[in-house]
Amino acid sequence: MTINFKNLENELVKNSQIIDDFIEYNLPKAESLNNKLSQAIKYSLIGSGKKIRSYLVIESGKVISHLNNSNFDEKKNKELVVIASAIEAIHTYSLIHDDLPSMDDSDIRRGKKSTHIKFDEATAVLAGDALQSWGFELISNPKSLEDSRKISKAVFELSKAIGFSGMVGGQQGDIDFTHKDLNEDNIFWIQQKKTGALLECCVTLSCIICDATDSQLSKLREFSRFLGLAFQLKDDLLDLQSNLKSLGKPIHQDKLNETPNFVNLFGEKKSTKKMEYYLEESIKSLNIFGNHSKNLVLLAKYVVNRSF
Ligand code: GRG
Repeated sequence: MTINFKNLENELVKNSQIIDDFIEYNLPKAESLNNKLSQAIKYSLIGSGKKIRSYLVIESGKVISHLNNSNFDEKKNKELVVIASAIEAIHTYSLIHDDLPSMDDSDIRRGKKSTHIKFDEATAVLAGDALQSWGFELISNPKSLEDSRKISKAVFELSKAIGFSGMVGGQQGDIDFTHKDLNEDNIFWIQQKKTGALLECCVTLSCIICDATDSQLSKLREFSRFLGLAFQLKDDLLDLQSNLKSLGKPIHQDKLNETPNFVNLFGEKKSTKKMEYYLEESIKSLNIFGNHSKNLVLLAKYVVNRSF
């Protein structure tokens, strides 16, 4: 059965607009000597990318609030937009650094020149650094999030997710991977950290802001872990099946670079089956939320059906 994703796609466009507007308004203004840095940050962050992580933050918050009969009011919405924008800034930092010659050495990202190609390598490194710290600046600003206990928990969870034991650690594993390491456990380890940890953090931070119960937190985290695996598998399959124009980045890179992924280990057919399995498991994790989670179910289906 074909699923109609038109409504979700419209919602994702609306969400991107909200996040872009927030970012545009709140980014620190350029001064005379850091104007180039400001240009590089805006170029990389605003107006491109699917902004799936920010949608996940805001939609998870809505699910929890509606389920617990607590108001999803303007204040809560604003707090989640802050968290969502911080996560998009940090995600963009990771992509800018991932494209650098010393890492993936990729000239194209999001359908345009990578940041180090458009500007230069030093500016790309610094733009990534500044985006990371701006993400923390947003979340820890007591003017945006009033509850200091929630701020401290959110900063703690985000630091764990993107640092040594999370995204950065996973990236190091990816870089140091060699062909002899090609087995399911290693791939699982790398992908859960490199891609999965930040996705999981999206729902964790939402649960902190919206006062989720422990079981709600645990189920949303389970959902995001399966979603992350399905997401990564789709990314790897697109590398094989898509084209530069639709994908906005070079294709057939994973085989060439012997990237540690399921497609290189199991091939296309088995990887597709695995992706479908993870999709089903992600949807099962949402059972306790009933109809409240229908947009998250649709998001999960969209992730494995997307063409870019
Ligand atoms: C450099 C510290 C550091 C980490 C890099 C995220 C990452 C870790 C590397 C990116 C490599 C990669 C292509 C991973 C596949 C999954 C992924 C994160 C894809 C990009 O996310 P999308 O599709 O991108 O949500 P957009 O452009 O839509 O935001």
